[in-house]
Amino acid sequence: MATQKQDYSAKDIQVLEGLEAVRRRPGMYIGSTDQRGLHHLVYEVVDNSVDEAMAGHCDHIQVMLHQDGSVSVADNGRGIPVDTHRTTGLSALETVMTVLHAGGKFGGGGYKVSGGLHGVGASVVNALSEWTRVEVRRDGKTYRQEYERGKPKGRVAPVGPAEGTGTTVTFKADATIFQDAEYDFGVLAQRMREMAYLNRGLWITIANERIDSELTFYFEGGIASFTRHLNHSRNVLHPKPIFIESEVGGTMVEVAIQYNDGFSESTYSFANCINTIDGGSHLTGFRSAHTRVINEALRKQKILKDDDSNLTGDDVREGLTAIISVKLPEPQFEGQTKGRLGNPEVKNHVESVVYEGLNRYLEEHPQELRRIGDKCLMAARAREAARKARDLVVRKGLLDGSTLPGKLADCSERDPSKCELYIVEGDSAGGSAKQGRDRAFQAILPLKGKILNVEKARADRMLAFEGIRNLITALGTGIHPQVDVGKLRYHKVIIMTDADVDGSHIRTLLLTFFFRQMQEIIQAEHLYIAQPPLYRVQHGRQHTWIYTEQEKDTLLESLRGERNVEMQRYKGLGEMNPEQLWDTTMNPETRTLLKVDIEDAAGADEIFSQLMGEDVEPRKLFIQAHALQVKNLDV
Ligand code: 0RA
Repeated sequence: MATQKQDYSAKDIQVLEGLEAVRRRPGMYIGSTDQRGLHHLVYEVVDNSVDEAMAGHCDHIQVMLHQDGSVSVADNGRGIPVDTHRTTGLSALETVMTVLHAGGKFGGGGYKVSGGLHGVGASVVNALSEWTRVEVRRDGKTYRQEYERGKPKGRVAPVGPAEGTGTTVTFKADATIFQDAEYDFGVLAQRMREMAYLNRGLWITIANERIDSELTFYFEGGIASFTRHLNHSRNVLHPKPIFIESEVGGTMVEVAIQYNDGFSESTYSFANCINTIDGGSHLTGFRSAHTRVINEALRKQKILKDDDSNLTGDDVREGLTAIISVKLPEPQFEGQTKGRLGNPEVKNHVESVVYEGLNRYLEEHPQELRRIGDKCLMAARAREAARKARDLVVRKGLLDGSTLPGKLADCSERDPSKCELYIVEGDSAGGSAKQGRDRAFQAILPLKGKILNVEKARADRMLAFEGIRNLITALGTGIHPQVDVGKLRYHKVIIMTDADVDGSHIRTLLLTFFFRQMQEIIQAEHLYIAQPPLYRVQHGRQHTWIYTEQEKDTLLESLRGERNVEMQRYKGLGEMNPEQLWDTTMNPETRTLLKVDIEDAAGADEIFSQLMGEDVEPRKLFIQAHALQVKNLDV
C-alpha cells in the first residue's frame, strides 16, 4: 500500500478497521474457521448471485473450485455497478467488497438470501481471503479490481471488452485463518442443488477442477421437483406433486405437497432460501391451513362422517412430503440458532394462499382427495391403536423411567451432563462393556439382535419390541411427537457396534430410530458413534491399535523390513477382553467418538428413506456408507 495515496480519509480508516475486526474475530462473522466456515465463504458469494437471480436478472451461476484452492463464482446478472459514488468517492463495487454489510443498500429492495445465520456479505469473504479478484461485465466492458486480505490493490479499472453482463468473484481463503480446512465438493454441491430447487429456472453449475468433475442443477418444477426427489424411493399416492404459488402482502409463497405411503412426515420450510429448521410463522400458517382444508374436503365428500371427529394435524401429516418456501423483503430469523422465521404477518399470508390453493386443487382432483383421505383416515385409526398401546405400556410404567429395564447396567452418577450410555449390540459385547466400563458414569444397554426398522413401522408395532422399549425407557425423553430433551438421562448417548456389515446395519437402524423418533437428541448434539479398532498390530514388544484402513497402510509401511510383525483383525467387540475394550473404545482419555450431526436434514431424510425404505437397490449401495453426516470429534 506504500505506493498508494497516503492521506487516508476517515472513510478509509473505518474500512481498514472493519476488515481488521473481521480478521481478528472471524468466528463472529462466519461462525467458525473450520470446514463449515470455509463453506460459508462460498455460500456468501453465491447468495449475492442468487439475490440477483431472485430479482429476475440472472439465470446462470457457475461455481468453480480451482487447483490452487481458490474458488470462483460467476453469474450473468447485471454486474455490480462500478461507477463512482459522488459523496463517498468510491465505486459501488469497492464499497460492496470492503465495507461491512454494504451489500444490502445496493440491492434496490427485493428479496435477499442474506439475513440468515450469517448473511454478512462479500466484504467479509474479502477480508478473510489471501486475495480476491472481482470482474464485472457491464456496458460492453470488463472491469476489474483486486484485493489482498480485503484491501484494494488499486482502483476499479476497465481491462477489456465484454460480451453480455455479469459478475465473477474469485477468492482464495486465507490459510492462516482456515488452517488446513478443505472444501467438500459433495457438501457444496448439495447446497447448490437446494438453491436450484428453491429458484425454479435457475441453472447452477458446480465444478471441481481438482478431480475434473462438474454437476449442473436446473429444475423446471422448482420445489415440486424437490418433493419428487425426496420421494423418489417411496411409493407416492399421486404422481404429480401439488404446487401452490401466490404473492400476498409482499410475501412470495410457494408450497409443494406430495403424499407417500410411508409413516413419517418430511416437511421442510425455507425463508429466502434459508432452511428454517425450527419452522416459524410460515410453517404454522401452512399446517393450520393444510389440516383445515383436508378436514373440510373430507367432510364435503362424506369420506369423514358427521359423527366422526376431526382428523388431527398428525393424522393428515402421515406420509406427507412438503416444501414451504417464502420470500419476503425483511425476514426476521429468531431463536438461539436463528432457525425460526419470526415475521408474524407471514402466518396469515401462507395460511390464505394454502387454504385457497389446496381447496381448489382438491375440488378439481376428487380421485387424489380420496387417496389422500384414505391414507389420513388409516393414520387416525393406527394412531388410536398406537395411543392405546402406549397408554398400556405407560400404565405398566415401562416407558417413564421410573422402572428402568433390567438389561440396563446403569451408572452411579445422577447428573446427566456427566453420564454416558453405551448402546451395545449383542449380549457378549454387552458383557465385556459392562466389565470394562467406568461404572461411575458409564451405563451399558445391550440390545439383542436386530432392532425393528422403524422406517417401515408405526409406533404401535415399534413399541411391541422390547429392545426399543428398553432404549426409550433408559433415555427417559419419551418419543416423537413428545420428546423432552430436558429429561435425557445421559448427555452422551453412544452407539457401539461391530466394525462389520451387520454392525453397520444395526448402527443404521439405530440412527434411523433416533432420526425419526428422537431427532431432538441429535439436534442437541448428544448422539455419538464409538470407534472400535479394526486391527491390533504386534511389532516386537509393542502393539498398536489401528482404527482405519489408512492407518493400517501407514503403519505397515513404516514397519516394512521389521521382523515379528503380527496383525490381528477385530471383527467384533466381543473379541476384545474388557480391559482392551476400555483402552481402545471407552476410555475418554484415549477414545475417539464421532458426533452425529444433521447439517442437511432434507438430505439425511432422503438417505434414510432410501436406506430403510422399499427401494432395495439403492439401499444395497448405501448400506455401508455413512448415513448422517458424521463429524470427527476428539473427545
Ligand atoms: C446492485 C445493483 C445492481 C447489481 C448488483 C447489485 C449485483 C450484485 C451482485 C453480486 C454478485 N452478482 C451480482 N450482480 C449484481 C445493478 C444496478 C443496475 O444495473 O441498475
